[in-house]
Amino acid sequence: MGSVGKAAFSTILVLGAITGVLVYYLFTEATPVAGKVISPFRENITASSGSSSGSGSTAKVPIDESKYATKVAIQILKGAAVQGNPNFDPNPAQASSDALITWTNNDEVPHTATSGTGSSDTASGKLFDSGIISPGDKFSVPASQLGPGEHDYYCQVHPYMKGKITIQ
Ligand SMILES: [Cu+2]
Repeated sequence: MGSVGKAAFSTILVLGAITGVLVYYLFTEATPVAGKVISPFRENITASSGSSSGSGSTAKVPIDESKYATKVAIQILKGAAVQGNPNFDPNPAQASSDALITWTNNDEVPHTATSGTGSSDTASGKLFDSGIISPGDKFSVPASQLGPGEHDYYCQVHPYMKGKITIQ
């Protein structure tokens, strides 16, 4: 190794040491510390956001079930996800205009109750859309929101799951 080689070798060692020290301090600075926030994108979240209402739809206002004297329960049957199996029960369903309609997911996979005949229906989800109803969860909508007449609905996860409900 010549003198140029020795100089280059020791230069590389020194640069490596400097890089190591810099990286150590820069990355230590980026280590999260409780109570210290350096992100410009920080947003304070409130306790109410993201909490589950228990109605099956976290994005919607919880419905006060006690306000409705008449209730219509529609079961999403266990095994409904399998094409050809019975899915919504009763189907078709009947409800008076002052009723509260509640879908309960008795299956082991998520489902939805979405107004319309399918995803290609331009009115899909216009009247109501449960969003994902997790297993054991439920979704309610007042019959008055649907209006009188026969209404189609379906499951967005399994479009072959179709139901009808008639509001008197
Ligand atoms: Cu489904």
